Amino acid sequence: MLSESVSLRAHLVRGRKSGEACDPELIDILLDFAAAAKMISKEVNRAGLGTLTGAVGTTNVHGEEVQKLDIYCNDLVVQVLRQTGSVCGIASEESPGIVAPSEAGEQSKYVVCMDPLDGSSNIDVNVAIGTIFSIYRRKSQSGPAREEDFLRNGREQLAAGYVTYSTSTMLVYTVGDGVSAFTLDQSTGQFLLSHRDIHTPERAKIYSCNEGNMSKWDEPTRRYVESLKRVDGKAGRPYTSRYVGSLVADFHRNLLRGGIFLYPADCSDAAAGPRPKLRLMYEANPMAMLIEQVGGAATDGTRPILDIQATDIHQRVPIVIGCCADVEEYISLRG
Ligand code: AFP
Repeated sequence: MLSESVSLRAHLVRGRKSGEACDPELIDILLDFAAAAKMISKEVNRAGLGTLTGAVGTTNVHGEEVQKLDIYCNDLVVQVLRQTGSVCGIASEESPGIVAPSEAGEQSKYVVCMDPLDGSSNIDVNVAIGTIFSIYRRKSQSGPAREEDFLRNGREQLAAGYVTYSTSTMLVYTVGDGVSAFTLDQSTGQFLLSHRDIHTPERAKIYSCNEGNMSKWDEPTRRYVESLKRVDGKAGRPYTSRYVGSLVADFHRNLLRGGIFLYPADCSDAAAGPRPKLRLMYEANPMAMLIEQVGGAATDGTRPILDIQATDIHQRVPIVIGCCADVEEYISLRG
């Protein structure tokens, strides 16, 4: 932890260099997420007392049960982004189509993709959850964003980040020149710089996956995870298993401590083909941009996540992400 008190706003403004990534309008979007995160953090902290726990009784575009806090967070972030007019369109886990901007937003150069509340199955049991976001420059000239503004590859992201609501609330972001983290000081309501220029280890002894699904994975992935548990001395095995079930929480731990996170496709139905779970645009891509910035890697098993050309805003991908040496070993084991 750093002792100096540098606010997120001051850091963003101070770090402004020439070039698009530091455009003041881009900074405004990051500050919008910070503003929304403060409000979400308040609600999350009193979730057990309030009326925002439990399911709504409907499912989202992915067929998953929607929680009241999912809706609250989605509506809140959308409202903030529309009010400030900082984006010309939003792709959200909670909305089947592109969310239209406010009139002011139609002139914005940017679109965002987001998972407003990641790990929603953990809300009611007081386990860490988060908000994930990714920002692109629009391709179209003006008016509300169109599909072509979103369907890109992850290397075109200008900024990406997440907020984790846990023992503390922390905002982690990159604009393509490193990764820093800001912890919310609840007494002043400011995000203060707590981790500057994060680097992830080259290799670590932590793996994170939902091992209950192992029988559904392809054979190389099963073999890889089994290999992590063997005592063979090479690479310091066996590895420690850590799995929260909120991507933000698992990713954040691995970002700071090192580790490898896997969410492989479900290959149990040969006729249906591999069925991945995590979403490319607002889960895999932002995390892949962050991990590459800290010296790690992210793959779908055959190619870097950031090289995948999106064809659908709700597209799903298998993902293996974390320390470079671990991810490379996974790739080479697939042959
Ligand atoms: P939500 O955004 O719908 O809450 O998704 C959570 C998630 O996609 C990701 O955060 C976790 O890593 C993963 O699901 C956990 O999935 P399992 O419960 O299948 O392990």
